[in-house]
Amino acid sequence: MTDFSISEDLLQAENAARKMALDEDYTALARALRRRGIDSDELTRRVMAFGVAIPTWGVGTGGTRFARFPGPGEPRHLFDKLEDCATIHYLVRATPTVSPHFPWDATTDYAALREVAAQHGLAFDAVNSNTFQDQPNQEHSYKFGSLSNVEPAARAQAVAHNIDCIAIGQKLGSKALTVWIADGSNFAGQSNMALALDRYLDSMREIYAALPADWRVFLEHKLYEPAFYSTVISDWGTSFAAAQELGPKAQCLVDLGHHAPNVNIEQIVARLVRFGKLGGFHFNDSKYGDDDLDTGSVEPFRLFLVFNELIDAGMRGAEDFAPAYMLDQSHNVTDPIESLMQSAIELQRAHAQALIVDRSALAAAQAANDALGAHLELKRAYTTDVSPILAMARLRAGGAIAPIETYRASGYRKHKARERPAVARTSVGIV
Ligand code: LRH
Ligand code: MN
Repeated sequence: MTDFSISEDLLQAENAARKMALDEDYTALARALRRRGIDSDELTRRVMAFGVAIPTWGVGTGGTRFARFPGPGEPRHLFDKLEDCATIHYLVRATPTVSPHFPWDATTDYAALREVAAQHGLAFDAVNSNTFQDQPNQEHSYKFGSLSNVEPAARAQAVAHNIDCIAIGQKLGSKALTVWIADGSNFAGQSNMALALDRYLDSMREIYAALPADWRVFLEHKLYEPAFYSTVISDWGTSFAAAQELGPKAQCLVDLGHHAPNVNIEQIVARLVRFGKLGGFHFNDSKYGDDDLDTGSVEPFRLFLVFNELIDAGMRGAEDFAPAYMLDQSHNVTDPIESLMQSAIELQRAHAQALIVDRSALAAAQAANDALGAHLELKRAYTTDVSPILAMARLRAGGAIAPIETYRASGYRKHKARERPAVARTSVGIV
């Protein structure tokens, strides 16, 4: 018996039931946008071209250090994860790539993995290394750090792992390596913070030297956790300086949850763009710490402001500007597939809203120091409900007008619960 997948018939039936309402809403919005000099079909085409990568670690139920409550039909291995990623892309048509994490996604035949992904209509985005956990039979522990560990053998082990990830990524067709390290300290005095950064840079130079010519390495900063006094790559400034020092293939990755509350992340994005060092994003949302909540679920206006900087940079023809878009979330209380679909839609929404900002009116208001006028140009775009454009983009790309409703109508999760007998697993931590 082949594994269940959502049929074209069900998709067509679900769309047919919603098509007339969508056409009405789309036509009304198109008329309103035309009055603002915006071509809704062109906007829909731009939205159809938008893509974000799904993190393989995001399709399983996430958890915290306190507990993880796995749901029915959990993916048991990478191939189940790819099946769920394919289901997300089938319905929202905005997630054509997958970002894997090693060794969580380790397998024996990466060429076969690439082939299976291709059969699902998926490709691989940046690969993620993991030197923040010790693997069984690992020779040197990362308890006191990895790339910045005082032990040369532990650093060499971490460098070797990152170089292995590059080799795996090449087999998968990836073009980038994301390096996030948990290295830091919990007590003042525990670590010489200057020397720790030097050790990190020495290790990163070896990893940088192993990069193929057309690859990039993304340095991911994070303010704290799991280190709670100092973190080696704690902010965009350190990440930027390290990327500058390493060379043109090194850029900075902005995980939205890795900043202190109220930090102006959109300005960090503008700065990294200015210096050609914006490598990409891990999109999520947060209220307090690195909460890894669903994108756009807490601060949708901030997400819009980030995309406002990205669209402005694109229109300015910023150099070395090809940011990689990836989600990085932990789904502790929702069906991960539903959360990932809605998060991709919230990214499309922020992208579309940023595209309809009247940039000449905004520039004129800024030049005239018309503070409120300028702000209202952004608010006008942000308060435009572009949902019909997003739905039409999905429909024209062969997807679902209403992805979550269609997914629920399919009973996909119930089928997977039958196909995927629950596997006993330690049940703490994010995956
Ligand atoms: C660290 C992080 C990093 C991943 C991990 C799963 O908080 O954001 O990007 O490796 O989450
Ligand atoms: Mn991240």
